Amino acid sequence: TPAAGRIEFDNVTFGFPGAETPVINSASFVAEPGKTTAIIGSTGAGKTVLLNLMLRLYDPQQGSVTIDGAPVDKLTRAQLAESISLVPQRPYLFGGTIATNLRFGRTDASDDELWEALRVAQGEDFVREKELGLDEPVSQGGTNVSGGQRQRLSIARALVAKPLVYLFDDSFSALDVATDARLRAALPDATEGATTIIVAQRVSTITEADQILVMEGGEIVGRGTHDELLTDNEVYQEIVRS
Ligand code: M5T
Ligand code: MG
Repeated sequence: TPAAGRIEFDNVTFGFPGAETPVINSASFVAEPGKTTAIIGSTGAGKTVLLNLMLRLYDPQQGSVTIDGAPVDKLTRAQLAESISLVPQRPYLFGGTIATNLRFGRTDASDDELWEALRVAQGEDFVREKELGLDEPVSQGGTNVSGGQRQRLSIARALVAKPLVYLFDDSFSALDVATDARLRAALPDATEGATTIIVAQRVSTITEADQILVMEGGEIVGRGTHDELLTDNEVYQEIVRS
């Protein structure tokens, strides 16, 4: 069968070297292709570490992480990078131009593809306003673009790469509510068929998700749709109220 991007965590436990308590504790879940899996939970709950385990930034002490049945620790970093695009919580831009930054994951992308990704990522307007457009210089670290613009360019970069799996680590919380809504309305078409995993702060960002995982203290303490969790998960109810 062709690669599809199905991610499975089976009883994964991970702790940083020297730390007494694990940061991820017996986590099991499946993120299916064509579906959106959302992860929500308080700061320090382990959301970023969970995403990092998919990219093998570190390996679990227990359990397994697989993509389409293949253990990620059997894949090379290059193979993983081809399958998975991460929009990190603190996006990074390289010295170059807007275009070279957007083509980071796929150098053969056309200008039309870059503009289309920018349209979805709600970054089209500010790039059109730049004198040189796609060829506008970007300084290393992206210090000459605002935090919100950096985030949109980082989202567009992931879209250009057309991976099997998208990981959005808190990529929408810095956007105002209206922009967040426009972006999420455009995202399903742009990521069709892919496995989408969204770490979010705002419940409004994830109400439409096929599956929501609620994390607390490194554990998945709830899972279900928004409506299901509203009915039966106290931690989720607390997040909704706050
Ligand atoms: C989970 C610790 C962190 C926290 C726990 C990335 C990282 C995390 N931690 C380290 O000790 N070293 C590290 O390099 O692990 O952290 P997280 O996964 O970053 O939490 P989060 O993403 O749910 O939080 P936030 O604030 O992004 O919503 O104890 O200290
Ligand atoms: Mg985080």
